[in-house]
Amino acid sequence: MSDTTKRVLLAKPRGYCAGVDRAVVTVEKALEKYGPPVYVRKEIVHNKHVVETLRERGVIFVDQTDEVPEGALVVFSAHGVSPQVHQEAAERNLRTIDATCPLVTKVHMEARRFARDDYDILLIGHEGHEEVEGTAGEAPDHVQLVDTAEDAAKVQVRDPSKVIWLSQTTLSVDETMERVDQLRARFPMLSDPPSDDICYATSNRQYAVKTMAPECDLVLVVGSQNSSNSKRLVEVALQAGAKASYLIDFAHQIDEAWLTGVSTVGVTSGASVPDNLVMDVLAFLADRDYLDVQEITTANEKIAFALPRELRKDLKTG
Ligand code: 0CG
Ligand code: SF4
Repeated sequence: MSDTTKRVLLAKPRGYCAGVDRAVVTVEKALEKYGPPVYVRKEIVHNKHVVETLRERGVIFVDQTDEVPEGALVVFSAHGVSPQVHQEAAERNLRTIDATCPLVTKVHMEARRFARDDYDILLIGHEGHEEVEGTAGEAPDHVQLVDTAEDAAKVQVRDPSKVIWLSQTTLSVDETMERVDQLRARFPMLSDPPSDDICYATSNRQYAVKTMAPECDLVLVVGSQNSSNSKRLVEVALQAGAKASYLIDFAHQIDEAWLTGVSTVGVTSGASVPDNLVMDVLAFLADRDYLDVQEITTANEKIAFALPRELRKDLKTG
C-alpha cells in the first residue's frame, strides 16, 4: 500500500470535559494550597495517567472515607458521592472539597426532587459504577437501577402513573434510548427527566466518533478500562461502521497487527483523557507513515465550571 492512502481522522470534540478539568485542577490547587498529602476518595477521574501523575505529586487515593486520618482533607471525585459519604466524612471531622461535576449534581437534585414527590425512579446506568452509587444513594427507597435489557423487562413499580427515568451522565445515547423505549412500552405514563441527564460531553464525543467511523478501518479510543464514557466510544465506533476499534491507555499499547491493511485510522479520546496522550498516538502513527491528519469537528465546546466554592474561598484568603 502506498503511503498516500494512509490517513488519520481526529475527532473533535475529544478529551477533557469541563467537569474533569475542574476536578483535576481542584486537586492540583489543593496540593499547592495545603501541601501533600491530599486525600482523594476514589479516582478523581477514571484515567490511569491522571491518577498516577497526581499520586507522584503527593495525592493519596483511598476507597472509603474511613481510610482518611481524622481531621484531614479529602476531595470527593468528579463522579459524585451519596449523602451517606458526606455524613461519614462529617463524623470523622474531615475537611471536604467536593469535586463532583455540576452535571452529576444536577441528576442528584432530580433524584431528590422526584423522591420527595414519591415517584418510582428508574435510574438507567451501569451497576457498580461510582456515579450511580452516588445518585441512587440520594433516594435509596425510591430508586431502582436499570442496567441491562433484562432489568428493563423485569423492573416493577408501585404506581405506573408515577414513574420517571433518570440516567448516569456517561452512557451510550442510543442504548439509553432503547432502554427508555422498552420501559415506556411497559409504563406508557413514564415521565422524562426535566433535561438530558447524559451530559453534553458524552453525547458530543459519541456524535463525533459516529460521524467519522464509517470511513475508518480502525478507530483508536484513548481512555482507561474503568471509564464508562471512553468505553462507550469504542462501542459507538463499531456500531457506526468502523471495521475495528480498541480502547488504549497509552500509544505503546497499540498492536502493530491492528494496522495491517489499514488506510484510515480514526482517533478519539474519552472525557477524562489529557490530550498529550492523544498526541503520543499521533506520533506513533506518524512513525508508521500515517502523516495526513484531518480533524473532524462536529461541535465547539466552550463550557467551563468554577472551582468548588470551599476551595475558592481558601484560595481567596491567600
Ligand atoms: O465515564 P466515567 O463516568 O466512567 O468517568 P471518567 O472519569 O472517565 O470521565 C468523566 C468524569 C468524571
Ligand atoms: Fe461532567 Fe459530563 Fe464530564 Fe462527567 S463527562 S465530568 S458529567 S461534563
